[in-house]
Amino acid sequence: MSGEHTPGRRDTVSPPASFVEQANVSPSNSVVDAESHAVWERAAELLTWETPPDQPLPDDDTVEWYADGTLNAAANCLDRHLETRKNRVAIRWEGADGDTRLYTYLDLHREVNEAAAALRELGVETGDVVTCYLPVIPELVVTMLACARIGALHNVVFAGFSADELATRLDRTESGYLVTCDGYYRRGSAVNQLTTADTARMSVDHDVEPVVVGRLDDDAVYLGEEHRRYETLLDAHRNETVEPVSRAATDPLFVIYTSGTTGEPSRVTHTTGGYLAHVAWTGHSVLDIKPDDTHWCAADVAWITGHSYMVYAPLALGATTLLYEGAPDQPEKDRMWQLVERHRVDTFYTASTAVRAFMKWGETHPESHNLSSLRLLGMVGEPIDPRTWNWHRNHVGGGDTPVVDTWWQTETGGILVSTLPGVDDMKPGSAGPALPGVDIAVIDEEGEPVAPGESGYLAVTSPWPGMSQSLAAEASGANADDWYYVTSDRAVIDEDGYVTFLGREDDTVTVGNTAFGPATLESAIIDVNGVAEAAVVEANERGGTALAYVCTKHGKSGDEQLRDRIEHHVSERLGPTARFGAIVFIPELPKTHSGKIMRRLLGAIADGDSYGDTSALRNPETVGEIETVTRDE
Ligand code: 6R9
Repeated sequence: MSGEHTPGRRDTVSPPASFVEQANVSPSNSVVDAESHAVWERAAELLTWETPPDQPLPDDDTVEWYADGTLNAAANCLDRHLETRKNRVAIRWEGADGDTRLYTYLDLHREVNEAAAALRELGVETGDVVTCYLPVIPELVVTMLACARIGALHNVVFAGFSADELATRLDRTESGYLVTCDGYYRRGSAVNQLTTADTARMSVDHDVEPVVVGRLDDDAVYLGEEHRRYETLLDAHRNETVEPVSRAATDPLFVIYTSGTTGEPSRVTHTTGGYLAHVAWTGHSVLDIKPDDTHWCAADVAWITGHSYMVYAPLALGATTLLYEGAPDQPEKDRMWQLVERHRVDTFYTASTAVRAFMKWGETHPESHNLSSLRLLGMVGEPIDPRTWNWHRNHVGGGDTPVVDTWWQTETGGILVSTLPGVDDMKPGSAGPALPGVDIAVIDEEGEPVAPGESGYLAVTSPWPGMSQSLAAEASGANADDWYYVTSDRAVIDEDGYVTFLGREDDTVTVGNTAFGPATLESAIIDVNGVAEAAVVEANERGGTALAYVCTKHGKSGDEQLRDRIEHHVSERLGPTARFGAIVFIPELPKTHSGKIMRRLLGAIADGDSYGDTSALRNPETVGEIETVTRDE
């Protein structure tokens, strides 16, 4: 892994005093320099426990977070807020078709109780897995919390996944219940969801009981006899209450599959106490969510980011969560800013690749709206280059809003690496240090820490509350001093402990004799004026050269001049070995539902290989054009 040209010194930007003054965590907060134990104690204090845990971790080597604590996640997101904020808005929902709905905490509490009673009527018991195959509509959140209330595990499957994908997830989780809908709107047209759901249901070996939300049509006309209507089921339980089931902190809360951007999706199970404490704490300390805020995490609920920061963190903290079902450019490219303005969004969290798309569409869109309500901007999902970081801060954040670049994974449950916006200086392009209470190192192939400035793999070197059940089990079986979790992310750590991510190990591009993280090459390309997005992949069939896919600022095709400027700038920044076999201009990069660039697909197109599973792709319509222009290069 030697020889990589790593990013140089970064400019630092301090958080404005006006932000620090009001921040949930500011420099005077004792947690900032506290021992890990004290930080995770503080995290647990954000929750309401039936039995408060004695300490974060037991004295022996077992890794069981808040082991002797008991609680219910739905009661933490709903019941405990009723006394002081029953009439505050819990969910503001904007549908893809322009519909809007508001749920107060009282409304949400009522519907979750009814749904919990309905699930019980169907036979759902504590520990059963309920699969949800729904777009971003309030019923999805209701079903998740209803499951949590009765101690059932939800298994949310992205609404755009194929019948095969759904069947695999029903099968592997042995899930006997499926909550879906008749259909939904995507980019202005109605999608029939029920037929896909039924196809999946028929192809698994066990019985799956279907519950159907009428999303397109209240009467859901084409329901068969076997389908149970969500609305009818709830009607039969009007105003019923269901006691929240007491759960041990270590009991599972839900299952979720990793995104499968690079490989086979794998199943991850999160715990009730550790997970909820971790996401509530990071929502509070990193995203600075306050009970009176409208927090908008613009993502799909089906992604771990949606679970943690659209549902559990904002609701546990008693804030308003804005849910948006539609596409960011429908009907127009200013849709996001229209929503920020209309709902006076305080904290805005989104995929870094989405921000690059906003930059591509141009600053006139955000600038035509009043975005002064925004207090904090957060990004997640892929490395962010300094140019996009600055664009976001200037054109969306009004020039002085703190920006947090948050690193984490499905397996980690919540954020682990980020600046604390009220405490730390920001370095555009670098995610930041490990959060208080989190220990990390950048290590080499042998597991030895590398020197600052050298690249390696990011490892998390001690347990954290949001860790998945299997990571906790693995850590429990190991000697505490020996255990560490190696992520597949390549990174560089600087003298201040700030981490810059280079991209995933499987996406590494070797040019000449130098292995580059894709982020290093892409960031250099995006630096060039007129470029908005880029993805670099290795093309084995083209003599192992690297192919750069580039989107220009307004989606127009690039010319020879731009090609020359890119080549020139990249070799100037990264040295003469950083050369591309070809620079291919395309209107859009292929991205998954969680906003990740599907580099694996671009590599397959470049090599003429089979594409493998692409049902996680959000914009499959772009593939044909990418094939054509690649062939012509
Ligand atoms: C939350 C989420 C995890 C992978 C992770 C890394 C990439 C996430 C990042 C980032 C650089 C950031 N990633 N945040 N890379 N900077 N701020 O995305 O979970 O879907 O499991 O993906 O995403 O490669 O390993 P998940």
